[in-house]
Amino acid sequence: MTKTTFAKKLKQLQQQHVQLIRRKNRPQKKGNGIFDRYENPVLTAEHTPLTWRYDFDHSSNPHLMTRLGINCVFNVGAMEWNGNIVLMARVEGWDRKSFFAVAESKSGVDNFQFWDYPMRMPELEAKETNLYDMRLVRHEDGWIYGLFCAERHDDSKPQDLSAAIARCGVARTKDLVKWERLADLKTPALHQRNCVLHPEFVNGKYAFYTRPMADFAATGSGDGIGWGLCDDIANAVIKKESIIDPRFYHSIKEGKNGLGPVPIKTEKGWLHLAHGVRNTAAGMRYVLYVFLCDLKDPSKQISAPGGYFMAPENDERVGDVSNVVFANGWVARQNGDMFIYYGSSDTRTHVATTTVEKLLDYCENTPPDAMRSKLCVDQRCELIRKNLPLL
Ligand code: BGC
Ligand code: BMA
Repeated sequence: MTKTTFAKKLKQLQQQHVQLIRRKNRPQKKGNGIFDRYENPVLTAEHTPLTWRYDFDHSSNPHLMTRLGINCVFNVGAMEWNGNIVLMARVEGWDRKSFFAVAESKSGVDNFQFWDYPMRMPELEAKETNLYDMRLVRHEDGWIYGLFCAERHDDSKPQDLSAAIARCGVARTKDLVKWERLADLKTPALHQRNCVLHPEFVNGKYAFYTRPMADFAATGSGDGIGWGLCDDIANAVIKKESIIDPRFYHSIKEGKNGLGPVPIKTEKGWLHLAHGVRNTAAGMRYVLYVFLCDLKDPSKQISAPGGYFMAPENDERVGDVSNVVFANGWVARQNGDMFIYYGSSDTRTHVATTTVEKLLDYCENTPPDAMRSKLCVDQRCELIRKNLPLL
């Protein structure tokens, strides 16, 4: 490619990129009354800066090739930051390694722009192969914490290339740029993924939501979402975990479940978003569900609406790991507006909006899972009986 063509093509790429970042996003017309989905994803591989992917130097890249491709951007942590919303994205390269990067937007539904550099998380040891799914937590101790999955090969099974250990990595920062890496969370379980730090002290201690599992990923190898307290955040050890949200047979969380983002404090309780997994002939299906916990005792569930809150739909169903919605970030603005960020099929990131008021209504007035077909029909007939005279 001549220098002139190179310059022209590069300019084109840059223009297309700016158009993509500036594209307006609108709520989809058809809603379910609980939340609104949006027309476009908020982050995709194409949203990452061109400087991360291309070599702009004509002498070293005469064909203007992609040098370090990005495969997908999904499962983001989220928080408010100087009035804007920042997402801590899981960015995955063509080499299958994930890393973290911040993207920022004023509106929270469009114009997300990545900061110049991805985050450089200090390593605990060189064996750490993959880092992903960060929960951002503004703790009352004054730090911003990042909890994430730190995955490495399980060297006790040298013949098995897929044998892996999942641990909960812990790091903290004041500016989202410089991170202090703390020791991994220690619990009695071999594997920990989907851990979240409660944003307030509980009885003067740090409180963790955990997800103990005996196997790296197999459904049925853990009992549900756990809870435990610890004294020292720099060397967090939980000696005893209690299960506060168990899995159960023939439900959306039969196979496994795990907490999503940091809970949101409301006048009625702590609002939670979590994922539930069931195994099917077509592989695992991931959906999201919501529940509410007691303000005084955050380990106590006070309402658990039955069924899923959100399931993958249309294009969301297709991607690297199809039939998955997963969320580890949401934001509640001071005025009650809520932004729920969710990854679809381990490929891209979407937003859904609602309000704290709507989610509390959803929690209080959605009947719980009745557990059996017969009782589910009773539940529905009760609704119909109430509705028919109103027609
Ligand atoms: C992947 C995760 C996935 C986990 C369990 C990891 O290797 O990176 O996305 O959740 O395996 O299947
Ligand atoms: C899980 C998560 C996510 C992912 C999901 C589906 O275990 O930790 O990273 O979205 O699997 O692959």
